[in-house]
Formats: sequence, C-alpha cells, structure tokens
Amino acid sequence: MPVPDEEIHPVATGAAASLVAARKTPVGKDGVKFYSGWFCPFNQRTWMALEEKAIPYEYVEINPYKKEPSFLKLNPKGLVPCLESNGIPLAESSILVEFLEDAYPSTRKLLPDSAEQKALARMRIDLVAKKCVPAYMRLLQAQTHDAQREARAEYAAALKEFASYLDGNKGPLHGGKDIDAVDIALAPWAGRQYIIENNRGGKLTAQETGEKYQEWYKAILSHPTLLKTMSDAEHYEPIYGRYLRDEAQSEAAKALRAGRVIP
Ligand SMILES: N[C@@H](CCC(=O)N[C@@H](CS)C(=O)NCC(=O)O)C(=O)O
Repeated sequence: MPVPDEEIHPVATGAAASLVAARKTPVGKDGVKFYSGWFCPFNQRTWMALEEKAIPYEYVEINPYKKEPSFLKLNPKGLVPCLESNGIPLAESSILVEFLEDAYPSTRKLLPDSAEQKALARMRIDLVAKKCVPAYMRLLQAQTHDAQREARAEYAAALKEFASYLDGNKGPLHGGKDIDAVDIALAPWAGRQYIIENNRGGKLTAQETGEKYQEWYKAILSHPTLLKTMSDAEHYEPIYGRYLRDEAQSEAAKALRAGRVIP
C-alpha cells in the first residue's frame, strides 16, 4: 500500500524551523497571515518574497493534503501557499509575490519599475511556470529509461532557455547581485535539483544546461533567503520518494500524469 501524501513530517526542520520560530507572533493590520507548507516549492516562492521584502507576517503551518474545512474556506483549491491580508484570503504563489509587491510598495522591489521591463520579467516567470516546473515534475515521475532521458533533456532545455535571459554583466542572478521575482520563481526547484541528480541520471552538466545556468545555480544555491527557507533533506525524502515511484496523489502529480496543466 503506498503511503498517503498527507503522511508528511508535520513541521519545518533545520534552518526553516528557526525561521518559523521567529515568525510566530500574530501580526496586526500591517502584516499578513501566511498559510504555509514547509515542504512545498510553490510555497517557498511566497516565503522568500516575504523575507526578502521584510514584510511582517505570521507563519501558520498547514498540511494541504488533509483538506481541513477551515483551510478550504480560505482556499477552496486546498493548496498552499495562501495569504490572508485585511481578512481577505489570497492564493497562487506567483500572484502572491506580485501582491506583496503591490501591497508593500515601500519594501525592496522584486520587479522592475518600467512597464516594459516588468512585462519581460513576467514573461520569464511564465516560462518557469509553463516549462521548467512541469519538466522537473515529469522527470521526477518518469518511470522508464526512455521517459527519463526525454524528460531530463526537456528539463535541461528549459533551464537553458531560462538562463538565456540572465545578463552576465549584471551578476549571476536575474536581478544582478540581488535576487528578484524571476530568480524566486525558479529558486525552490534549484534547491531540489539534487533530487533529480541523485535519482535521474547524475549531475546536470554545463553541456546539458549551458554554462550560464550553472553560474546562476551556484549563486542561487548559496543565497541566504533560499537557505533559510529550506528544511532538512531527510524530511523531503519520503515526499519526493512518492513522486519518484510515481505514487504521489497531489493535485499537481495527478494533473501531470493525466497530461493536464499544474493547478
Ligand atoms: N499553482 C499553485 C500550486 C500550489 C501547490 O500545488 N501546492 C501543493 C503543495 S507543493 C499543495 O498544496 N498540494 C495539496 C494537494 O495537491 O492536495 C501555486 O503556485 O501556488
């Protein structure tokens, strides 16, 4: 019998546990309530944006697989991340990053001011959503040798395309030296690249992804905001084990298995 998806470690561990402990104080009108799943890469985008922008927030741990009625009231899709601001529940990781940008204009900017540059950044975020993330998940879930080879090539090509938008003169990240919303869109999957490498054919090489991606990967992997929102590797293992055996029953896993887009 496969282990059900809701059997996850209940709380953040490692670096992320210290951060959670520091973000437990209830916030008033100046902050937001963050309904978070410690393990979730989509969730981590929103978490990184909250931290980068130094917005006051109260961390609330949710196991989204349990579909508790109180959480479904906030997000009927039953997915983390979810934010509550002025009593209004909001969801969808990339939309939440943009919401924080709009709602807290005096905090550090994660998107450019100019309309054109902002549109370009959104096009890159869209590339991550439509190509990089689905390819990563297809590679995790691929069971045959041929399917794994094909999915690995698809993932590497998506990363290469992402890296083609990095400006080497500005710095290793899309935002230059400082992380921006484009970096944040992909960072959580970089933090989980080792799972691909350990289980789906070894290190992703410069030959596969291009040199530019390798430089970005090195820089993002040591970024303090990514590191402080990561839990201990041992607790991701049972979760990703289910994907690697293609047993995961998450909405995203079911959608990709059926050839649909990630909800
Ligand atoms: N498109 C959503 C995806 C969020 C998502 O899939 N979250 C997962 C955890 S990583 C979840 O809550 N899964 C619960 C389920 O599939 O039942 C976003 O970007 O926020």
